[in-house]
Amino acid sequence: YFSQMRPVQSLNSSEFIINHIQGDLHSISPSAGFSGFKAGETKVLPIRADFWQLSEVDAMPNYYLVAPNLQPVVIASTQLQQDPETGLEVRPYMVAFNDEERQFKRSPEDNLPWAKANVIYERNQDTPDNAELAADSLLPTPLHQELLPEQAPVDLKKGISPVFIGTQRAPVAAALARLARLGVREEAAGVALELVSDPSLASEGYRLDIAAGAIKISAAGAAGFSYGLSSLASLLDPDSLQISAMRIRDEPHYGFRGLHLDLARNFHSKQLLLKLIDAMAAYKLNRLHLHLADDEGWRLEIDGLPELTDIGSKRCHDLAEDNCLLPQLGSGPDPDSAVNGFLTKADYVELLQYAAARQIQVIPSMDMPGHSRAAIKAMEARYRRLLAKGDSKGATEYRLLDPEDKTQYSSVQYYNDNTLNVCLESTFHFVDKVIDEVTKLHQSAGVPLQLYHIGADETAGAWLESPACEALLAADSSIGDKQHLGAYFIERVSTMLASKGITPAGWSDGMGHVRVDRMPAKVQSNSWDLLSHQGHRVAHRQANLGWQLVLSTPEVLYFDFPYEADPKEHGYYWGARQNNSRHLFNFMTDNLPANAEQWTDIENRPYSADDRAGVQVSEPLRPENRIAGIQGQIWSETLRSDELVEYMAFPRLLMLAERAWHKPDWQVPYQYQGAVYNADSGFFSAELKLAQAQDWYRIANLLGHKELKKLDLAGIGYRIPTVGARISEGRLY
Ligand code: NAG
Repeated sequence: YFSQMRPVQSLNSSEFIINHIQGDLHSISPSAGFSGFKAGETKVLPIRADFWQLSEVDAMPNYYLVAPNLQPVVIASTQLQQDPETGLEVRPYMVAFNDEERQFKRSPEDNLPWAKANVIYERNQDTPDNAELAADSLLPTPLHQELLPEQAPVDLKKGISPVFIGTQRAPVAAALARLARLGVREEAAGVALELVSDPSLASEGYRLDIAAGAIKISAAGAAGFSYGLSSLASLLDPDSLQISAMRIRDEPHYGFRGLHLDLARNFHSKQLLLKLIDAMAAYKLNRLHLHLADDEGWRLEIDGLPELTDIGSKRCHDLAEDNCLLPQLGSGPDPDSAVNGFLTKADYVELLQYAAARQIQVIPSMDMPGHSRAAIKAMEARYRRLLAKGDSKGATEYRLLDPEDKTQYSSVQYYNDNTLNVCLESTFHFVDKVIDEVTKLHQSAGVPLQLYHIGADETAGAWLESPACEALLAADSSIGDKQHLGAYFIERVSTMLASKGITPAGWSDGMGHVRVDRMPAKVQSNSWDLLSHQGHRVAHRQANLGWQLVLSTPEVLYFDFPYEADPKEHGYYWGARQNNSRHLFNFMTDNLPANAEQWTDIENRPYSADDRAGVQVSEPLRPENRIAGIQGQIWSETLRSDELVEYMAFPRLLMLAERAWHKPDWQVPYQYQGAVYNADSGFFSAELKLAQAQDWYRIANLLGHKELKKLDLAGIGYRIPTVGARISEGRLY
């Protein structure tokens, strides 16, 4: 058995056959022509697979053998071997790829250069190494900053002595603790640090005055004080602990500054989550979208539905799926692998509180109605168990499938059994139960559940031949026809959430199908449509509905994509292959159409004339409808370790924070958009390009001279911009 994300189309062999099982799981078995193995014999099985095979993630590890009287045994594993070409320790399944440059291209027109060291070097040659550029600068960049050169700097080696005026210590305890970790401890004789309540400031805004040998932070509440202290930490050079005298007046550009982490595909530890939350707080991110259920796993304990985590949180070789889900994503058959696991109720409550103490709202998500295989398999096992006990009523209480449904479908990830049946009352009963249990966990944490993410993406054409659906459509003519059933589910669950005082959120494709008049007024949509597929139009249209539109643009904000186009650089690459820090830094979030001209598609071709023509007729974003914010996405199909999550998230997360918090002056203002649409308008003038580059030089030096040191102190294994640099440590794969 083996995981192969690109489905195998054919096998050139007279001795074996390959079968697709579910998702990426395939089997190889001997055919009638099998002649057996002589001792030590190797047989090579050349396969042809769908799409491209350009990077090491196209092969998953942990091929395993199943035979009578034998526990499943891994035969092609993740043991390190030395790559003869580079001398690096690599996994054997990586070595097969891209020994020649031509294999690197997706198509003959693909002109994205392989990001070898010289390519990266040349691309960054303009950026000076100049610590002066970073001096007195902070990340994310504040709204206003005025240096006071006539005044002496403060020396924080002496420590700080905080005083609270109209406010308290508790809400900023975490921010003070971070300063202590950076070497600035609380000392009675330390630099005076006044925290003064000022209700006239914006809810997340603050003022920071460093003058006359003392520090004063004014804010309206906990968020502002925390951000003031984060700014202090950001100004610190961890070596000198000195800060120049200055005045800062600051507040964020976007209210929604999010990070998304997928725990479903491969589980990740609570320790990693705590570390991520700390880092988010350091850079003023304020939303953590936790993807807790998908086809390959259910990751949150739910009272009353133990099967969800008993069965749905682990993958092992149980073809009946009575005890676990099928192996996927290279998990292999080991039920004790670290890719399995779930958050207990206590873990989740702890995370909610830890995040809230750092001004971060957790957004739980169980993807539905597609991407729901783990829930379905767990509830089918429950059905069989209760039926066996003679409890036929209990058996169907939370059933998610219509057993008579004859629909044939295949999801984007090649499952034909991953979609809830939206015509069963038991399905809505299940969703309601899950939402109520999650709500209770939030209540016991003292952190109200404000936003719940339904998912709603990539729903395959399920339920079209379900008798339950035919009956429902006949009984309730308001639903419409079969094509509306997906929308019906989203509308109904959204309404259910709104009636509980919870704002529904979903991915833009699913949200694009609903009838707006059947939705609650307050809705969030995450726009993940590719810019090269006119994603800006969807974003504008949905923002213009008055919805909270969060940009999750894959070509910039998918952190499961590689930083650089190199076969050994980790990550899926269906939408982009070069999501590096500078690229994200350059993202003009307030002016998506401008990006359509600026940017190239995945094959490094400029967006086509058709795309630009589309831009011209695109619905403009009305001034009253702002973009609510941006979010970085860490999908985890290929991230089998916590270390790899850190590698994929850092340092680009710092650029996410910069774009989420700070609106740079090189962003073309909205009113110029009319001109922007014409490629020859020269809207992105030489002056603007220069302003953007100079802003980047400052940020790059901040990273190199200050921020990476802080990541080191926090024990974060960030990527350094040399392809494969950390592979040799043997930790990542
Ligand atoms: C998309 C899927 C997601 C998957 C990701 C990988 C969304 C909204 N949906 O196809 O489940 O993990 O790509 O890059 O992104």
